[in-house]
Amino acid sequence: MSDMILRASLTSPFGRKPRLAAAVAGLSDRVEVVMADTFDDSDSLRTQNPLGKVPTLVLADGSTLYDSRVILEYFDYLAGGDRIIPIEPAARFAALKLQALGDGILDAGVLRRLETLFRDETLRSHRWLGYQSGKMARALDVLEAAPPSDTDILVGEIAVACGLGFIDFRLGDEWRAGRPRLAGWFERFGERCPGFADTAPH
Ligand SMILES: N[C@@H](CCC(=O)N[C@@H](CS)C(=O)NCC(=O)O)C(=O)O
Repeated sequence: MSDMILRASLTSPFGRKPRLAAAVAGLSDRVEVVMADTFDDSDSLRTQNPLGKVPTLVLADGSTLYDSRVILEYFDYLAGGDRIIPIEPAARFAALKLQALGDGILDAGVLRRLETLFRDETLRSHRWLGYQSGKMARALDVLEAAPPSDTDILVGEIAVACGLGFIDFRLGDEWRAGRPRLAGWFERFGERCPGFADTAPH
C-alpha cells in the first residue's frame, strides 16, 4: 500500500527522476503519483512546496520533501542505503556530480523551453537561448567523452537519462549527431532501467 504521495506531472523531467528512482529502489508500491498543475493557484502543491515546483513528496505524516535530489536521497535511505547513492566516497561523489550534470542539462533545457513558451518570437532573446544551449552542448560533449555506466543505475544515470529524454520530448535537438557513444548508452539505459517506458513523458 502506498504511504507517500509524489506530486509530479506526466511531462516533468525533474518529476521523472523520483518516479524512476522509486522503480529502481523497489519503492514504486509505496509511492502514489498525484498530478500537479504548477500554474494553478489553487493546487495544493503551493502549500506543500512554497516554490510551487514538482517533484514534491508528501510523507505519511503530512510533511513534505523537495526537491528531486532530496527525494532521491530519501528513497535511497528508505531502500536501506547504498542503492542509488553509493556509500563509498569516490563512487558517491562521482554519482552526485553526474546527477548535478544531468540536472544542469535539465535546468538549461527548462529555461530554453520557458523562453519559447512564455515569450512571443519578437521578445525572445536568442542570446539567452544560445547561452543555455552552450551549457547543454558542453555537458553532452563531456558525457560523450565519458558515458555513464552501462551496469549501474544510480542518481547520476537517472538524472542524465531524464535530461536526454527531456531534450527529445520538448526541444527536439539533434543531440545524437556526433555523439554515438552517448546515444548508444541512452538506448541501452532505456532497455534496462525499470520504469523507463512507463515514465516516458507524454
Ligand atoms: N531543482 C528542482 C527543479 C524542479 C523544477 O524546475 N521543476 C519544474 C518542472 S520540470 C517546475 O516545477 N516548474 C514550475 C515552476 O518553476 O513554477 C528539482 O530538482 O526538483
